[in-house]
Amino acid sequence: MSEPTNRYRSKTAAVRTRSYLDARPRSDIGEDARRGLTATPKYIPCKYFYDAYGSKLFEDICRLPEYYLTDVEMSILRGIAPHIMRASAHSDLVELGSGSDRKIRIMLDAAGEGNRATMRYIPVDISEAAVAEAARGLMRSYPELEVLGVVADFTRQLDVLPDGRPKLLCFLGSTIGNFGGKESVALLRGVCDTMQAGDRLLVGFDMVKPREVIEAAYNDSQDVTAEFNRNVLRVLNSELDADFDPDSFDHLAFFNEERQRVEMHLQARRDHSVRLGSIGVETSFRRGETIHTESSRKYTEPGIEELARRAGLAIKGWHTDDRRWFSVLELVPDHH
Ligand code: SAH
Ligand code: AVI
Repeated sequence: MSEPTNRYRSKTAAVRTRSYLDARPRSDIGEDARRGLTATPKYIPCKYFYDAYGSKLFEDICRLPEYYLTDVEMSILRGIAPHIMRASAHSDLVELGSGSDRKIRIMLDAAGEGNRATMRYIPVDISEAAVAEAARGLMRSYPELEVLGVVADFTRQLDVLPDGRPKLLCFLGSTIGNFGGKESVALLRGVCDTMQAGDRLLVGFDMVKPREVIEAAYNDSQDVTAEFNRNVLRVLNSELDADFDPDSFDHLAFFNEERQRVEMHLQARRDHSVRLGSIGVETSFRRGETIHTESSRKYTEPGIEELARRAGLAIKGWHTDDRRWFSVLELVPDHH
């Protein structure tokens, strides 16, 4: 276990942020890039969007009028938070892929100061900048709250979560939708395996809806999503000493109805090749060739039920909005 990489202190609160990535910093990126960029068609796992700039761009996306997901999920959370947080004293509130502190504030406000003083909030994110910034903001607003920031990859490092207290896990934003069918089952099953009797899991799912609404959310008029998409190339440049020119790629995003997912791709504008210095890979692009950078699954009710069942989770509560655009589920391990 590595030492805390950062400490932020105020008069009354201490926030610890511990990175579990530094022993093997983004240790998969070289292997992932080699595999993805030598495959046909080419792909890159979407977790590599999120360096400090990528996290900032995602925040900008959440403020776009077209990106309905954030507002709709937050309105659902406001409705259910008082009931969810009633029994939160002395528990760990663990947020996977936490990003900014915007959504968890709804839960913390509902918990009340008395409960907060007995709780720990544990944001888990691959983006150190996101964890640090959220932790600092929360410390200012809730000096009574203990915050333990964890910089880790939740697809392979769930074992670093602390044990011993009742847990409410939150996995919001439909981040689950960024994983394929088998991967999302494996991820939720892994989360389920960390849960004891009495622990609860809250998961946000973006639902299938009219194509125009979905496609506008991923093709915004200010091109923030395009900039976010191209950021994966900047991350490869800095992490792997590569020489991608982000401007040589167009942003593509469309709803693949058959597979019920939005796909984001980067499409080469010209024939060219790129060198990834630190892994000794040279890869060539034909004009029009694509790199698949992200899928974002849109769910149906039966699809969610099947995912929960395959992950070994029972549905305890299902909360949605008037238009049924988004769902927040309360899940518990199914011990039958
Ligand atoms: N929960 C927030 C942020 C969603 S964006 C919200 O609902 O608005 C997805 C977040 O998951 C980002 O902050 C990203 O850095 C993080 N993330 C993506 N893949 C990850 C992984 N494998 N391990 C840990 N965090 C990851
Ligand atoms: C984090 N995740 C759920 C976002 C999504 O909608 O799939 C990431 C994103 N990609 C483009 N815009 C936002």
